[in-house]
Amino acid sequence: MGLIDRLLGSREKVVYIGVGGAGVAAINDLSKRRVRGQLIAIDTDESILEMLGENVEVVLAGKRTGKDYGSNGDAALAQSLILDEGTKITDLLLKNDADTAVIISAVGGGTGTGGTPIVADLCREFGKNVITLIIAPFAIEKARIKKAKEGIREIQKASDVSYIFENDQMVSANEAMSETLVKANRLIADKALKEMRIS
Ligand SMILES: Nc1nc2c(ncn2[C@@H]2O[C@H](COP(=O)(O)OP(=O)(O)OP(=O)(O)O)[C@@H](O)[C@H]2O)c(=O)[nH]1
Ligand SMILES: [Mg+2]
Repeated sequence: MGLIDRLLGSREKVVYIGVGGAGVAAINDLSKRRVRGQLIAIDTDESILEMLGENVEVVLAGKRTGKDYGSNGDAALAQSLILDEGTKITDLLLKNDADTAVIISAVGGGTGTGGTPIVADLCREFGKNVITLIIAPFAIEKARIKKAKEGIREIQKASDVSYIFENDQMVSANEAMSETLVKANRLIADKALKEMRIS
């Protein structure tokens, strides 16, 4: 057994799950680091899942229809697409006896908002502690704010612990948006790992 395994051996087992575009981006970040634990990415958008490495288990909910990807902001549609893949998700959860699920997603779009409460409920039914890392949209995304607030409430109901990351607070002046998102995704992935170190 290597030093890292000896140091970390007593830790709980964990499954990290990303739901929707932003959540899957954080899982992608985790997948490139030395992470102990199962990595699962769930999205209604095949193009997002295609970027992932082989150490991530993917669940595509729904089919690609022409040019349309994802749920297009429709949380109710995303919810039903993800429910349809419930067996696939439970099969993945059964591959591992993790005590804790760390679920990462953004609210305000469709998939993270509609899908995260379902995924959290499934994890709880498996007896896991559920920690959710919720990304709140930028204030300029006005049309998404109400849906985001409702989403946060639903996700919190299904969580043992949850943390909210405000996208607005992760922006630095004179920075391109793409750079902001990469940094935000790293910060959230760091929190996912740190959470397991202190528990
Ligand atoms: N921190 C961070 N926020 C993101 C990222 N991508 C999108 N967001 C934010 O998250 C919100 C939801 O976007 P997504 O996660 O892409 O949405 P989704 O859950 O995939 O929903 P649909 O695509 O509508 O099905 C957006 O309104 C942005 O505020 C990302 O890579 N990092
Ligand atoms: Mg999406």
